[in-house]
Amino acid sequence: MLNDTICAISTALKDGAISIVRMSGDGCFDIVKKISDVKDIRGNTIVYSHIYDEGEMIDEVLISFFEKGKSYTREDMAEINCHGGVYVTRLILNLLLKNGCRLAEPGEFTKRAYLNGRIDLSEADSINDMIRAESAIQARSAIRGISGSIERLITPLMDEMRDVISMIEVNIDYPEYEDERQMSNEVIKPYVKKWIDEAEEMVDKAERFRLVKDGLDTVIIGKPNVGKSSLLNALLEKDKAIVTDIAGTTRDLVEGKVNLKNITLNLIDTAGIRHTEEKIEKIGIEKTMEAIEEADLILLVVDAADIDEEDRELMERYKDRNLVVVYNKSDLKQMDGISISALNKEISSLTDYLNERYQDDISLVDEDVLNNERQIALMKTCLGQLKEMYENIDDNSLDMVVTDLDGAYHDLCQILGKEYQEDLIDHMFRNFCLGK
Ligand SMILES: Nc1nc2c(ncn2[C@@H]2O[C@H](COP(=O)(O)OP(=O)(O)OP(=O)(O)O)[C@@H](O)[C@H]2O)c(=O)[nH]1
Ligand SMILES: [Mg+2]
Repeated sequence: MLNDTICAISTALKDGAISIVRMSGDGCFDIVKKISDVKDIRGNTIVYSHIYDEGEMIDEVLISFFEKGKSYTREDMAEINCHGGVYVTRLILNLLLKNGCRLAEPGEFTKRAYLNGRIDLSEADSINDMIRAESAIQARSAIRGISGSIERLITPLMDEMRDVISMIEVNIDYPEYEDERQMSNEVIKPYVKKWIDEAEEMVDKAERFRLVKDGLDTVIIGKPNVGKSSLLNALLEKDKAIVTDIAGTTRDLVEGKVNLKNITLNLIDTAGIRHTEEKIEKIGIEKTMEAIEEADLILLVVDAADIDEEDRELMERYKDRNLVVVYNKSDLKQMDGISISALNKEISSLTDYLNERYQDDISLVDEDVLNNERQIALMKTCLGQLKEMYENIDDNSLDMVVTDLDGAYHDLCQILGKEYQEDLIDHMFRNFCLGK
């Protein structure tokens, strides 16, 4: 229901100087009049007042009023800044509920902003990303999204697609109009090729950027005793994992997170890979294999002073993955390539290499890039449809071509939420916090 008046506590519910209780909907000004001294309400004002429950004063507050069309939700809105105690904030919320408000669902204010056309769905994504941002780059990317970067990015592609679709439709519907441009498959093909290239570039950039923005899931692997746990500890600058000279020390996965200059690594130290019948170690190695499957980056550690066939086998096995071979124990033997001494905390050749390698990707923060999973998934679906139709285009009628193109176009519409799909929308806003 869009016409009821909703309310929620918009600030974190803990002791603080002030809390904000927020309302949106047609009834909110009348409800404020019932519970405060304010009798005459004008938009875009902040008013000093008191809140009363059945004649008893319960708090001294400031209330901001926003008129329809000029508010976050585009509805009439009021925000009560009350004292920040948990008790009084709840008291005011309950008073609003008693006087005709309904408790908002998580994300419902933003959902209304979307449904009322103030923001598109990609901007709503970014608002959620901003609330959850934990780093400067995540926040910078979110503010770009809030200010419409995704619309800027995909609108030229959508416009061109729509033009071609409508020209084909004219051809199909009015074959007698020979003045119109004739859209044969031969004419359409170069367009589709161009769109595939553009969509591919968008997906590629988005995925590269996602990794630097959200961190790379990085596994440290290698044979036993090569110094994997020592490397984890050196990167984390603390003794998180147990290090001994006994092969097979690490059995469980040990996790940690490190922020380098240009990237964040979500690290997992693993059990050394070798053939073993020992029960616990065997389970550990199975876990290692699962972690490798899911990793974005593999750091394969070898003991520089003792490289053998098993190390070379691991290098070969993972050569098509995002693999970095790290030569450890440089104090015993120096190697060309990334040569470190985890024991002595001399790991700058690895960290410098990684920072350098992701330098270009980090600068994508200044470009318009798809910036979350939902958007990337839709662009991939669009890309898949375009590729499939491109492969079969010579065998297909114009009718079939336009149907496929329509499908691809609708995926793009969904990135911006230009097509309303109730289940998708409900699912998306449920991930928001209450009061946003
Ligand atoms: N000389 C030298 N020794 C190292 C270096 N790094 C680690 N070691 C030693 O190598 C041994 C094994 O180190 P760990 O870090 O436990 O090796 P690991 O790969 O985690 O071993 P597992 O957990 O058993 O698979 C320990 O005695 C470390 O002190 C290094 O850079 N130089
Ligand atoms: Mg270990």
